[in-house]
Amino acid sequence: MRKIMLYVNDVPRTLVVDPAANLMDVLRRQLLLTGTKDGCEDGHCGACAVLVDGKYTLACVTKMSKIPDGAHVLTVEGIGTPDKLHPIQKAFILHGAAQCGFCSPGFVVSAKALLDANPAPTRAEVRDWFQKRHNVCRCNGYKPYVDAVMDAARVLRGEMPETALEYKPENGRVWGTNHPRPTAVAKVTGTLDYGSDLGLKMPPDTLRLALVQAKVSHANILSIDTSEAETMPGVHAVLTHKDVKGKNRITGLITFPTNKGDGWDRPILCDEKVFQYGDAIAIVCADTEDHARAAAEKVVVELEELPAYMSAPAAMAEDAIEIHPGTPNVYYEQRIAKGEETGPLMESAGYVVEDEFYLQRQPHLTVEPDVGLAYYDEEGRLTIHSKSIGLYLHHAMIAPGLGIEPEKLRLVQNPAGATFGYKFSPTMEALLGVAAMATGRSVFLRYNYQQHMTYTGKRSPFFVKMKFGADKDGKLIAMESDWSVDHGPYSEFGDLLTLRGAQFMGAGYDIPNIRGLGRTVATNHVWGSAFRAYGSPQAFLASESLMDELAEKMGVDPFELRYKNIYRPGATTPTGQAPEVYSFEEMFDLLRPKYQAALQRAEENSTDAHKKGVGISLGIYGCGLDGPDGAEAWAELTEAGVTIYNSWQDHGQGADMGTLGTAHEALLPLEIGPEQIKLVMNDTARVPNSGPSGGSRSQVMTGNAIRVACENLMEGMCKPDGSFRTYQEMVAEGLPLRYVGKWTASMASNCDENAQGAPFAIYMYGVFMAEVDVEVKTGKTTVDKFTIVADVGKINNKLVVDGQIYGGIAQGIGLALSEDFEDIKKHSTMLGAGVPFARDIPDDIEILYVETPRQNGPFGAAGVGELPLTSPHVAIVNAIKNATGVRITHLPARPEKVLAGLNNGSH
Ligand code: MCN
Ligand code: FES
Repeated sequence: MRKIMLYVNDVPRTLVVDPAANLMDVLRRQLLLTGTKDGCEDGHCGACAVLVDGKYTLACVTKMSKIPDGAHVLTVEGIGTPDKLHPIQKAFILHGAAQCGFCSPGFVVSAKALLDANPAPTRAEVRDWFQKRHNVCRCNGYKPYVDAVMDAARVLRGEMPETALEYKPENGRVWGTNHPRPTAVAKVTGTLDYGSDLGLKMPPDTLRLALVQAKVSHANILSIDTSEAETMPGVHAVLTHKDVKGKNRITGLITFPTNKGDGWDRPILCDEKVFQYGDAIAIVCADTEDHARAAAEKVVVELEELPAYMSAPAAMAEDAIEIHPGTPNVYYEQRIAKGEETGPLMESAGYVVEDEFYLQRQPHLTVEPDVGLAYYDEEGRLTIHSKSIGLYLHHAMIAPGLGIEPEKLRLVQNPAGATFGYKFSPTMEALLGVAAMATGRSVFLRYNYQQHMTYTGKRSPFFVKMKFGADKDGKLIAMESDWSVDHGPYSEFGDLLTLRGAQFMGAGYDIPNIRGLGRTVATNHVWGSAFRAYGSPQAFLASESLMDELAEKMGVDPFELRYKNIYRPGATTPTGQAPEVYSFEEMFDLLRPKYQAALQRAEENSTDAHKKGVGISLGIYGCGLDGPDGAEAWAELTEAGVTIYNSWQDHGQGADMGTLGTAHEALLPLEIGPEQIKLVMNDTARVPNSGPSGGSRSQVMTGNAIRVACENLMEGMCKPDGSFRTYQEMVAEGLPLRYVGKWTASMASNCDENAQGAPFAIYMYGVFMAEVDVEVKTGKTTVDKFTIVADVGKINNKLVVDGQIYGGIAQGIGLALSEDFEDIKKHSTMLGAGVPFARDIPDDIEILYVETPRQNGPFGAAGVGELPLTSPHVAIVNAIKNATGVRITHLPARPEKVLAGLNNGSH
């Protein structure tokens, strides 16, 4: 141990520390300064940044032995507080930079260090600074941070008044403005407690959990011996499947009757088999995390290893054994049949193109790893806090496995350091439940980054074969498709994902005749979970690449070929649905001059060493779960104003702002300010079921439910003369104060066995344009500029929507060029998995909006969350082809792949 005196945020502190401990743990665990966030703990993400004697320091990799006695440590808490914000924090709020906010304290510290050293940086210098200091943001594409630092610098130099960094309300409206989200102040000051922060602040007798996990991908379990682990220091209990009261399975809630599985395929704690690397076999409950992890190492699991099928083709091989005995590895098939048989049409077509594509197992790469806690609440309910973005959904999925009566189970969402969809699956909820039920104690579990990477779901790879037939003018007449989905070992929503292939391959174009077949395949790679734009990046990689291939074959411009085929009145989607709006023509017309200018730029700036190119793609996604999806929300009149209750779970996208903006707009007749609207969200004991925050559904579904609840409230308040009763009058008259709002997309219908139907009431539309630079010597692609035209209906909050688009495009760039989770060892860190840093994302991202009002959206809104990740990657691969002649069909387009194409003349 070492006695050390530090000036922490200028306050002298004497501490006794383990010299081998890292500074992050001392700040967080000993001083409870939880503004310093624990992200990757590997020096890759910058969430833990602090200044030590003015120097930028990653606290997670700095040992206490290296910190001099008397050092000054500055954390985010010392830079500004909620009532005394630093200009950097004000600028972050004004620019909407904090989405999930988990990275924000690290960026505040980093920006402070930069501006201390260089008060007048250029934009390029700000980007370089963040790049070199490894500050990762997965939500906002970095641009809002750069914009904010430039503004803060102006204020600090005295060139702009500090008041210019404060948001000024616009005409008493919240809807359609840049109103900052309610959680923004807490996010930029580090005062928002995420799961891991809450865990540190739990009562001292809380048990800390560690998992015993499989280190192989497929095996029979012969025995589990916990005896030695039980005798290890600090251990309270070691739990196995025998300690699970219920069915010990998480139900995948099979969506379709033709699924050959029953959905009960995912163990909570493995009993007979290991299905994938990382599967949980036992839980150690101990007094400290270190003790729990040490004891977990001592659990002996005897295994009989089985062949591991790490891709769909491997699991489909004739000699492959069944991963779940009794269920074939290909457990679901989805047909699509629209219009006439395509075979004869292909034969008579003027042009036919076909190709094969592979989209990789994209990792979500949230900065915050998975985390949760559980306890019995004051009413004896098992209460589980997690990053769940589907509280009621997960409730149904885990209750039978745990063996608990539904009314005795309560789920709560913690502030989440983003999920991008991986938390559409339950992850550790059931494990926390098992531990709390078996011990009767409060429990806490946090995955380290390696566990987070290997034992949470990923985007499912698709292997796609596709063929287009067009007439001699380039009008598409037929499409054939075949796709295999590698869904990992667990079936949850695998059938739905396979249907997404049918719904979005070829979407955007009027293709009258389609035939295709997709299949869901169980494999032993990591399980497939939702990921933003779910199924559509895979679908569009095929159809938007093939569209360019068709243009090339015909010798026409790919932009104009698309323009010829886009949805116009009379056209239908691949599922035979008439789109709810026809905005593509306007969107393409808006982009055309920019496209022509970009082509000219590329031609002018290409050299022998650097080839420049331009690529186009379009993207579409539905808002909602298939068919007549719906939501419930409540509005309650209080003395202070109105309280809204809902389960609009927040990944970081802005559920708080979405709720506030929608409710304020609906309540305009009451003439109340946004500060009078209180939000109660995301706790099954307190709020109704608004459905999961997936499928970009919440602004539409929950937004409509909020609107209806507010309308019902105002109707209840309305006097015969049309004026409103006050709260006191309502109470005096004994009138109800709380009103329910329910809304259902009754205009939508589920798809039939031929994938025909009207699955979504509302869609989002986008056209993407990438301008790239390919270095001929290395094959390295850089995106110079990205332009998007987006129609997300009427916009609730401009800051949020801009931020959604920046972040989605950044993830599309990662998907195109660097991200993968294939090699379990190499790809299980942020860096190894190819997370994009600041310089990988262009500073020049241009967003153009076409705000076509949606008849069924609240105040005309559609959704936005997933649109920007539907097909930006295809614009990039199309641009690489345009620049170099090399077509990349298997992502990511890493430099070596592009270089190989350049060298072997595959272009
Ligand atoms: N919005 C708006 N105006 C519109 C449409 C939407 O202001 N016309 C706002 C909404 O109020 C909301 C946000 O945009 O704050 C997204 O709304 P919506 O598209 O309805 O999506 P959800 O709220 O259902 O959020 C889920 C969606 C999905 S499915 C994933 S995955 C996702 C995403 O949003 N994951 C995210 N965005 C994310 N953003 C962050 N930072 N982190 C994630 O994990
Ligand atoms: Fe940066 Fe979420 S706001 S990681």
